[in-house]
Amino acid sequence: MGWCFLACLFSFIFISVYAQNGKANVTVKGTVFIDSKNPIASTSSNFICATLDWWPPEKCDYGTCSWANSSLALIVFGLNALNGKSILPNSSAVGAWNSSNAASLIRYTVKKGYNIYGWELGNELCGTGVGVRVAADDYAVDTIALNDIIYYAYRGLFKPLTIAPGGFFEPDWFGRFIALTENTLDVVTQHIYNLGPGVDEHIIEKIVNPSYLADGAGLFIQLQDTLKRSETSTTAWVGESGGAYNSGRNHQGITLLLINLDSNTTVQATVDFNGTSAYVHGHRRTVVEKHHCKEPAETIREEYHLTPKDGNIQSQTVLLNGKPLIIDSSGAIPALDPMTVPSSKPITIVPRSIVFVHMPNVSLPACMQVSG
Ligand SMILES: *[C@@H]1O[C@H](CO)[C@@H](O)[C@H](O)[C@H]1NC(C)=O
Ligand SMILES: *[C@@H]1O[C@H](CO)[C@@H](O)[C@H](O)[C@H]1NC(C)=O
Ligand SMILES: *[C@@H]1O[C@H](CO)[C@@H](O)[C@H](O)[C@H]1NC(C)=O
Ligand SMILES: *[C@@H]1O[C@H](CO)[C@@H](O)[C@H](O)[C@H]1NC(C)=O
Ligand SMILES: *[C@@H]1O[C@H](CO)[C@@H](O)[C@H](O)[C@H]1NC(C)=O
Ligand SMILES: *[C@@H]1O[C@H](CO)[C@@H](O)[C@H](O)[C@H]1NC(C)=O
Ligand SMILES: CC(=O)N[C@H]1CO[C@H](CO)[C@@H](O)[C@@H]1O
Repeated sequence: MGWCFLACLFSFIFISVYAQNGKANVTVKGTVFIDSKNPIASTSSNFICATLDWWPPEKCDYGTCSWANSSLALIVFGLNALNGKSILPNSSAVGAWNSSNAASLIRYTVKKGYNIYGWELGNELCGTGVGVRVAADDYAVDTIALNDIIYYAYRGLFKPLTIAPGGFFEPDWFGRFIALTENTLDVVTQHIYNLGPGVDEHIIEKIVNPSYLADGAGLFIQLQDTLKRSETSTTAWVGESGGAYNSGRNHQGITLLLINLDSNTTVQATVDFNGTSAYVHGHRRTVVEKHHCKEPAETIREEYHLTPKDGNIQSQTVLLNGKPLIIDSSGAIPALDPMTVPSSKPITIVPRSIVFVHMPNVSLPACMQVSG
């Protein structure tokens, strides 16, 4: 659903290079290859860019209980899916969901004219569950009941999305749930915390190990495949995650995200595309039809280099192009200015850094088509 222009992910090849034995600060050359014709995902125009869990003030982890006040433009409200159910000694929740409380809340928000973007049923109760679990068949019945409540409460108005189950992916559970909620469930939500708990002593080794990020993508692909097989109109979201994800804005051109996890290697990357690419020079559009082509030398690109302060990856301060991203004494957010680099130069990705590269003058077929 929606248009591809908002954010467009295209497949590209990861540069996998390692520092040679014992040598610090090695520089290697690499190529970021973009398949310019085939998008691998698109983001709909209703893109939620921030989520906020709302916990009671007593909810504290590792000595911190910092749930600050906030307001958001698009609100997805999570409903208690266990209301009315009994919890067996083996942690299975059984019995009918008592929806009367949820229904009152939904009707109240309609009456007040509060804008709710979606109603999500439950949190981390799917599969083996976190603490308590609900069987897929029961969850489907409850989700259909919720959808009916929403449908009747918003009759004649814009219907918010029906969202569930907000938990960790298990193929059998999700497969059954998606099949049983066909034409009812708008969004199936998955939580991805493939790095494990933040208190893990090995968290840093995990973060800098690319295979952990690849595992996270694998889980989302499995869910996408489950949806494709079922031919349902339900779409998949990552409802919560502790991994690393990129996103985009309705900018001209394309944006690349490059992450260097190595502590001793600087990568000098060149960007290469195949197929047909259009380079926009001011108002003139040049279409280049070549099998392999580089961006014309005269264009510029914008780079945002994020590095940790003092090279300490546990630092609380991030530098943008060398300047600390901290609010000033009056509480103002610093300017997020890119550095401008001629396109003919390679992209320099220093050790343990994250680089966003915006190429305003490149347009790729993969990012122009409307996706279904
Ligand atoms: C790598 O180079 C930077 C400057 O480019 C220097 O500050 C740092 O100490 C070097 N690191 C090692 C391990 O030699
Ligand atoms: C948070 O909300 C409470 C209650 O609405 C209010 O008293 C408090 O001042 C707020 N704090 C901040 C930092 O906005
Ligand atoms: C939990 O216990 C109930 C009642 O004994 C049983 O029907 C159910 O299958 C059990 N669930 C799991 C997941 O073991
Ligand atoms: C559902 O909960 C409400 C209170 O929230 C209660 O009045 C009602 O009796 C419950 N319904 C059932 C079927 O248990
Ligand atoms: C571009 O490269 C990808 C990956 O190698 C390939 O699958 C695709 O067919 C290529 N497209 C064109 C138009 O050459
Ligand atoms: C590239 O795009 C930028 C921003 O849209 C524009 O200011 C500039 O004139 C374009 N042309 C070149 C050659 O960089
Ligand atoms: C293989 C290698 O050279 N490793 C070094 C990378 O840099 C750190 C310091 O940043 C050294 O401690 C490693 O020995």
